[in-house]
Parts: sequence; structure tokens; C-alpha cells
Amino acid sequence: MVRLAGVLVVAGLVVAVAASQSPTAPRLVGEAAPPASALSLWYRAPASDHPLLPLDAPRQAGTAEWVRALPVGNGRLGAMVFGGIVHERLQLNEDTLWAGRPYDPVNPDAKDALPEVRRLIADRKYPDAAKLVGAKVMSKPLAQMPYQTVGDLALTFPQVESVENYQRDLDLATATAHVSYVRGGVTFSREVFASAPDQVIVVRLTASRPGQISLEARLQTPQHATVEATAAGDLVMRGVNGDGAGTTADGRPMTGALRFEARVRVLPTGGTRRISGDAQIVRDADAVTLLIAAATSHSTYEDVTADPAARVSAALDPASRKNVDTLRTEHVRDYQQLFNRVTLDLGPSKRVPTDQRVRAFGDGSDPGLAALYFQYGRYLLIASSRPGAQPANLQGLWNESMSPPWGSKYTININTEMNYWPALSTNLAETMDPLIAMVSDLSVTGARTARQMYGAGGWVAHHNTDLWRATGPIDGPQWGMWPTGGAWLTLPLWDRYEYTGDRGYLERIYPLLKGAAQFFLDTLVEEPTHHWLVTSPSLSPENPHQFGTSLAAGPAMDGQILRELFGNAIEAAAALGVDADLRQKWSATRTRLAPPQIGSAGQLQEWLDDWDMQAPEIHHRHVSHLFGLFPGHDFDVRRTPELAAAAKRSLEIRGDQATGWATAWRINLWARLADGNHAYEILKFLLGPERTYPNMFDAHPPFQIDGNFGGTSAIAEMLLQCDDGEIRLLPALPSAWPAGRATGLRARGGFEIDLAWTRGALERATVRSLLGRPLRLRRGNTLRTFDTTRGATLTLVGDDLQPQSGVAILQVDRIKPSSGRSNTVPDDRSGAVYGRRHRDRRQIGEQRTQADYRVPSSSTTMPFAGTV
Ligand code: FUC
Repeated sequence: MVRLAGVLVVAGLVVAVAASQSPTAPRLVGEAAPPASALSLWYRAPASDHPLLPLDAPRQAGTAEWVRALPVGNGRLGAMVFGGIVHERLQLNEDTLWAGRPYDPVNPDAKDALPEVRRLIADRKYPDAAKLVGAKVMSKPLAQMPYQTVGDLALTFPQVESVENYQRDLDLATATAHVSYVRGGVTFSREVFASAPDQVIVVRLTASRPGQISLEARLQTPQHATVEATAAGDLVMRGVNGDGAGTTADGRPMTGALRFEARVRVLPTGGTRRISGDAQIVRDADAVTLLIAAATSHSTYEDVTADPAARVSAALDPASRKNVDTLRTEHVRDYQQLFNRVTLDLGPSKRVPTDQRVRAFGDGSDPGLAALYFQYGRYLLIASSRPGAQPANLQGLWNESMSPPWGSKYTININTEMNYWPALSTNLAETMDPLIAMVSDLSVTGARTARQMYGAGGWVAHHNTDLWRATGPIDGPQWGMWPTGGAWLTLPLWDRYEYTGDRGYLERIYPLLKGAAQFFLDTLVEEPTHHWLVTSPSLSPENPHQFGTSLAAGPAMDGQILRELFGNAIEAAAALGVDADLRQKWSATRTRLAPPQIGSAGQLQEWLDDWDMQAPEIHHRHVSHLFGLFPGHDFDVRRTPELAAAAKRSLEIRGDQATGWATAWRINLWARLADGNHAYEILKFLLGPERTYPNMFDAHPPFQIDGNFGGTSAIAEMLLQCDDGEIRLLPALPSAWPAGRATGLRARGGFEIDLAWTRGALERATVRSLLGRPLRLRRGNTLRTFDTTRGATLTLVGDDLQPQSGVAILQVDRIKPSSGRSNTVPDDRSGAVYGRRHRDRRQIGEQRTQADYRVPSSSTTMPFAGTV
């Protein structure tokens, strides 16, 4: 029998026991004052305090502890900090350490089989179609490659009986994890941060009296790797990544082909350092700094010849010449330049440990926790997605396993897109750079898949991808046979243009949009009943219908995504003044896409036929057919109230509670329906203990980070929305947040907005116009339009949006009165106005939306001159 704190392993059985009962965990006495920063996640006990689990221990044994540990990351390197007193554990990640090797998963039989698959679907022989897809179309190998852990840095400190005033926290204001406690009158402090400018993780150990710090540092990994301690003071791990499962069609195995190195430099001040076996041993130091660097040989998805050792020393050597104050200052400056752009105050915060706050969130007395969750989402995005790094995967950056849930890959039928929902609205546009780089890669690998599998031009990606940018259908027909993942991924790229108006950027992404559109020009088929153009084979993500599979032609989501894709491509080409012929083709195709349909239960139909009420999983987590309400633009409470009502009916049928990400999606949707109280009711579930772990990671369950990002986006959507060519202030404010403040939120058209509200009413909105474009602002039934100039700041007071007069910050000279043309934003500046086409009823091909062009009677074009 092996005894471990937190886990008792008896003859292969794993029994969880409380950390405090562990034989090695010190007794915790007394309570420290809560951290000064309101932007802290904090706790009064370590996440774990026992030696590392043996490598052959079942990995799920540590899972409950792992979701108590606190994440730090610089976009590329990540660590989970456990905060043990005797046994500190830092579980490490590097974002290119995935299993396998460059590969092309195309199934050479697919191209010949697809016409028959289409015919079977047209004949409604769905199970036969699924069978054929399973036999001839799915990728080889059938699964993509998983993201994997680097391993752990274990720091062992002297055994002690008890400590006083133990506390650990993660301060979002400085992106730093802390641990502190008092032992024998000496205060011990630990801080951990992941520096983007220096590309190292810094661990700093100090004590209030000299000569007090002794430790043993070791690396351990489940990877094929060697570990050594060097006389110069490093711990070095060198290895190769894990093998993936299966083989390609030509029989090539997925043997690991990446080399990697992780290196820890141990830098004591005072005391002694020596090595013993594979450990660095420090005795009686005044302070110790440990610098952690890691890299792999991954250069691109098809080139794994980079030198990991050279990369590691390129980071570690300069960092170790800086003192820790410099490293910290540069880290904080770099991080705050992003994080500080947005502040949010939703009301009081409870001054109790964060896990207690999560457990009690439902009682409604802690609105500050929602603000903390919002800022945590922004923190996690900054920490897991920086320019030059890989995009945030299913677990962001943090994964302790060699084979994590769903491979911790990129699931692009919702999850990866959801990761980036808050990027633009919460003023973190740069965090999208890795996503854009990935889509650019996919446009190359996906062109190969389009050609080899479909005989089509352009590019395609199905429901998942990985480090190797695989684009074929995987896992099985029910999940993988969905050709619209790549198209969806282009939509946030276009959104970024609408927010930033950067023409150079538009030129860079335009080929990605064009290629995605081309694939569908080449592969859409005409359905026999209405002669609409539809995808086939396809599916409504992961939701089986009543005919024994999910395979179908023309699921509603595909039409909605493609309407946006073609619309974006048309606007992009127009803005760039290119491809006039193609624009016409795209436009003609777009008008022939299947429109949204309302079914017999008053719901928005998920499929071409009205199958919804007979589908076996009526509460299915995916709400794909509501894409057009959020994040898409097909349906809108004002412009298309009937369709919005049908979307609402679908949401009611689906129910409020689902997996973490699916719950978060529902909140965004209710916010778009302008029902803040309903959105808040679901938020209570998302932020409660069933969907939020003690470290505030989202619980699918298990941990999946999309729920964090979706939840952050939802809170932003409750406060500010931009759709239909207008910016809506406090459109879904719940009564639980009667007063608050937000600064720095972003909106389409290049606007940055501060909001303050009391008693549920808008007190003041300050709008900075970054691009000088027309501004259409709505608060409830009041709609006002302004022309602005670049750099102008406009302050509006009260629910009726009165421009503030006689106030210095209102730069009158830079705000011009509106042209007074109408209540609609002028259409004459190509690319200058967003949302035009969303107000175009041809968008959905239905007459019934026409009425919704009426502007409510209380709205006015702002007679701005003279008022200020
Ligand atoms: C999709 C979802 C699952 C999970 C997985 C990673 O398949 O349906 O719930 O989130 O992605």
C-alpha cells in the first residue's frame, strides 16, 4: 500500500481523502486577512500537499486537486500552481507539445463515395448514408492527436507540523499566483508568474528572515524523456512527444516526431546549492528564484525541425541575467497593457475564499463574483492566447494528462469559436492572432482536403483540428461529417475587421474568406422540394434526429453560417474593390440558401424538415440552429421579431441547463433576446458549483475552458450589444445588478464605451470613436444617431441618451451633427458601416421581416449642433 496525502492507493483502488487528513500535510492554524486586491481568487488551504503521484497512478486520481490549483500562462507556457507547504507542485504545459507528427488524414475512398452518400441522403436513407460515411469517408486515422503535458516541477520543503495564516491566491490585476504562511515567526512567501516578454515562468521564494529557505527541486514527466540535474544549477528534461493512435491511409503510424526540452534554473541567494541524483538541493538560502523555460521542435504544422534546446536557452539565458524585480515589472507592464483596458463593477463582493463564493453564488448576495468571473475569463484568454502562440484549445493551455478529454484539441463546431467570443467585446483583439494564424494554416491543409476528398476548390475543415491542422472528418459520422467548421472559423476574423476597420488586416484575411466561400460554391447541392442550395452530407452538430443518425442535408446552422460567410466575402471584396464577378456569384448563391423556418411547435427548425419535436435528445446541449441569434446575425428581437420569438421557443424547449459551454451559450442567447433576468438565472447555474470548479475553471464536466469564455462573453452581452447596425446599451441588464460601472468595452464600428448605471437606469455612457464612423446608439426604445470624427468622445446622460452639455470632456469640435438623413446609418461608405446587410430583408429571404425596419416612435436623429 502506498500512502499519499489526498489519495490512498490500496491494491489498485483509489480512495480520495481530504488533504488535511494526509500524513504529510501540515496543520493549518489561524487566518490571514483576505488579499487587498478585489481581483483575487484566494483560498485558505493548498490545492494539494503530497508528493507527486507515481507515474503509473491513474491520472484521474489527481483531478479533484488539479481543479483547485491556480493557472498562470504567457500564451505559450503554462503552469498550474498547487500551493503545497511541504510539497509544491507546478504542473507544466507548452502549447506545441501534442502527440504525433505531421500527417494528411484524407481517406482516398471518400471522393468516390460522396455522390452515393448524397444520393442516400436525398432518398432519406440516413442510416445507410451514415454507414457508407463510416466505411469510406472518415479520416485515417479516425482520431486526431491529443495535446499533452510537459510534466511537473516538484519542490519539496522541510516537513513541518503546522503553519499559521496560510493563504494562496491568484491576483488577476498582476497575473501572479501567491502563497504565504508563517512558521516559527518567519513569514514565507512564494510568487509565480508567466512572463510573455521574457518567455519564462518565474517562481520566487522569499522569507522574512535570512537563511530560512531549503528545498529540493525535481522534474517528473509521463513523456518519453530523460531528466538530469546539472552542476551549473539546472534541471533539464529532454524527450520526444507521445505517439498518436492509428495510421494514415498509406499505413504511416502516428509516431511522435517532436523533440522537446524543459529546463529549470535554480538561482539561490545565500545558502548552498548542490545536486543529488536528479534533484537540485538548496539549503538555508535567503531567497530562491526558479526560472522555467520549455520548447519543442515544432516550427509549423509540417516542419518539426526546430531546435528546442536553442529555443530554451534563448529565453532562459537572458532572463537569468535580469533580476527578479525587472522580470516582474516587465511582466506586469506587458500584462496590464491588455488587462487594464476593461474594468467592471457589478456590486459588492463577499470577502470569503473563492470556493465558498462559488458554492453560495445562487443566493444572489455576491454580484462581485460575476465581475470576477468576467475578469477571470479575460485573464485566461490573455494567458492562453498570445500572438505567435497556439490558439486556446479545449483546456486553454492547461492540461495534466497525456490523453485529456477530447484530446484537449480544437473542436470547431462551437468550442474553439466560443473561446474567442469575448476577444473583441472585452477589448482583447490581439488574443485572436493565434486563431487567425491557425485559420491561415487550415486554408492550406483544408484546400488539400477539399481537393482530394470533395474534388472541390477552396478549403474545408470539419468539426475538429489539432496542432497538425488536420481538416478531415473524424471520430465517426455522427460527429465528424460536418463540412462547415472552417466557414465558421472565418466569421470571427471578419468580426475583427468590423471592430477595428483595419484595411491592411482585411487584405490579409480576405483570401481565407474567399477560399472558404469557394468550397461551398463548388459543393452546395439543390434540395428537391424548394430548390434551395444546401450542404450535403452534413449534420446539425452532434444532434441525432429520429432517423437513427445525425446525417442530413441542409441543417439550419449551415445556412446561417453560409449566409454570413458569403455576406462577409461580398462586403470584404467590395471594401477592397476586387472580384466583382465573384461578388455576383456569392450574392446569387446567398439568396438561394435555405431560409430559417418556423416549425409546428413555434420553434426555429433545426433541420430542413420539421423534425425537432421528435428528435431523441430534445434537451440536447448544442443549440446550433440558434447560431443566427448569437453569435450570428440572422435573427434579432427588433428586426425579425417572429424569428426571434421562434428562437426563444427553441430555447425554452431545449431547457436552461446543459454542459458548461452549452449553458454559457444559452446565456448569450437570452441576452440577445433582451431578457436579462432569464440570462442571469442561467448565469447562477454556470457560476454555481455544478459548473464552476473551486479554481473557477468551467466544468463541462470535466474541465473545459469554453464555458469560462462563453460566460465572459455573456456578461458583456448583457451590458452592451452591437447588432443590426446599432449599439445597444444595457440591453439585458438583470435586476440583480441594479447599479454598476464598466469601462473600455468595445463595439463594432470602432467604438470604446464606458457605462455607469444606477437603479437599473443608464446614468452615463461615454463613447470614444476610434474610427470616426457614424454611431447609432440605442437604450431601450430610444435610438439616436451621430456622425463622429476619429478620436471624438461623446458623453450621454440618462436613459434618453441626452448629450451632456457644457462638460469639458465632450470634445464638441470633433463631433459633427448627424447628416440628419434618417434614422439609419448612411450606407455610402463601403466598409465604414457595419450591419447594413443584416438590415437587408433579403438576408433571410422572407417578407415577414419587412415590418421591422420601422424605427420606434421615440427614436430621433440627434440634432446635435447647439445642444452642446
Ligand atoms: C463537442 C461537444 C462536447 C464537448 C466536445 C469537446 O463535441 O458536443 O460536449 O464539448 O465538443
